[in-house]
Amino acid sequence: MSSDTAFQHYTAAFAGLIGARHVLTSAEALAPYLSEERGLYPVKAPCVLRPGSTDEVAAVLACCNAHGIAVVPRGGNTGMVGGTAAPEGHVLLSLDRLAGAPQVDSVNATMTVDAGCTLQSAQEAAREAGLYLPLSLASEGSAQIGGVLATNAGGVNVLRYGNARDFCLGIEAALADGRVLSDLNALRKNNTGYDLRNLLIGSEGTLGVITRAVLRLHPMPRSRQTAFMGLASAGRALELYNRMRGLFGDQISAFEFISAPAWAMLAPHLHGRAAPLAEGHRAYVLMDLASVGDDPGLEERFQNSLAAAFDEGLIEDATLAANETQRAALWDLRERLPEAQKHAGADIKHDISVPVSALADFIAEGQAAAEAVLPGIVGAPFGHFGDGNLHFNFAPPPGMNRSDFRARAPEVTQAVVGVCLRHRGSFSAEHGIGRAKTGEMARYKNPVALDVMRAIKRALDPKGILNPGAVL
Ligand code: 2HG
Ligand code: ZN
Repeated sequence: MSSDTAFQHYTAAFAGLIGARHVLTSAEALAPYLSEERGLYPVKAPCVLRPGSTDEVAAVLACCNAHGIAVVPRGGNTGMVGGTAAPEGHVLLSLDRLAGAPQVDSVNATMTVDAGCTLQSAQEAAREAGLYLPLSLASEGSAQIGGVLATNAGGVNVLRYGNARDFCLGIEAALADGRVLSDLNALRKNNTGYDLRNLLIGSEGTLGVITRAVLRLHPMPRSRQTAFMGLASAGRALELYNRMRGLFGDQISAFEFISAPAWAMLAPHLHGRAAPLAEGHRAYVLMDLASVGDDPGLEERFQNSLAAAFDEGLIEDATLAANETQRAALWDLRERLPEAQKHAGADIKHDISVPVSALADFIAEGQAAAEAVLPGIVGAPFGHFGDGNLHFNFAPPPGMNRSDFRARAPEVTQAVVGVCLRHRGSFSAEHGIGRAKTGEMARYKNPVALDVMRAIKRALDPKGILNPGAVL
């Protein structure tokens, strides 16, 4: 949007489509929207549009398409890669008013849910119906279903239940030209042509705007065990994982790794609570087991396995959650890590994955590669060890300020991603591409894959109005 007159013309048109009070233009109304999680990408939208239905989303897109106005769809704004930043002239399309009560079909074990519902409210609706939506992220209180699907979010239970994609049976989405692709399929089997649902999932708002979805639900586990363990190294964590997988297989629903430097960043966030283990360790693992049926023997089997691991030197110490409160307290610590790292300035982030077998080597080599670029840099990896995904984040060497540190990010990232690719890993395992990793996309993604992606983008969004500058 260029001139003031044109801007007024368009806001009046938007007001006609969704109601003037849902077109935000004043500095005060815009303020809560003009930031993004990382604080790295400009959000300068001249207006925020808050449609209240799928049809209104579609009408807004048709209008933007007709006038060549760039639109950035926005869910809970919890993404890590600047995917919901809006450079000058891009309007923000907030889905937060699309938040009707989720509809659960408990016999079909599915839920139809609006894009603007938070992940947490969807989980609660499933629980009230006696079912389980295992998709779980630290930001689930704010992350919205539309954004979770648009970014194919992962979280702590991917190991057993998969990514957001694996939960979604059907979607409804507004396309760039204002048509609605309505495919609220609730079937497990429907083999009818190209999988457009999976094309839109993970497209980060560049191919359409997801407005509603059908999610698959699971039986609520009746028996759970959670342990927090201290270990001598990442190598031991790998051995432990291998051992536990042999013993418990699919009952392992989470196996999270926390390095000592990442753990140290949590200390100021304990707020007087005792640390779960008496001594410090070089590495930590938070592990969950879950059984659908009553499994009275699970606790004993887990205890025995921990005792054996201890005897063999695989773990140095462990605490087993005795009840739901203790379990929640351990998970609360894990979920505070992103915030703790933000406070500690761990601002050069890598969301990589490697084959699980390469994790320990990757951690050592990735740290050495970053050190070679910037001596004294503090590697503080943590993450979803069981599925090979680490948040390989770095804080500055002592005394270095944020802007000097950020200026070194491209070199550090190139070094770390180089190690990751040598291990046949991915430079973006969980958070997507957004605006942060378009450089890596161009450099490392297969050129044929990029060509096909561009062709799909041209077919669905020929004028390039949908989240321009993200992904490709
Ligand atoms: C998590 O696993 C999130 O907690 C955030 O994916 C990761 O802050 C990060 O780097
Ligand atoms: Zn994560």
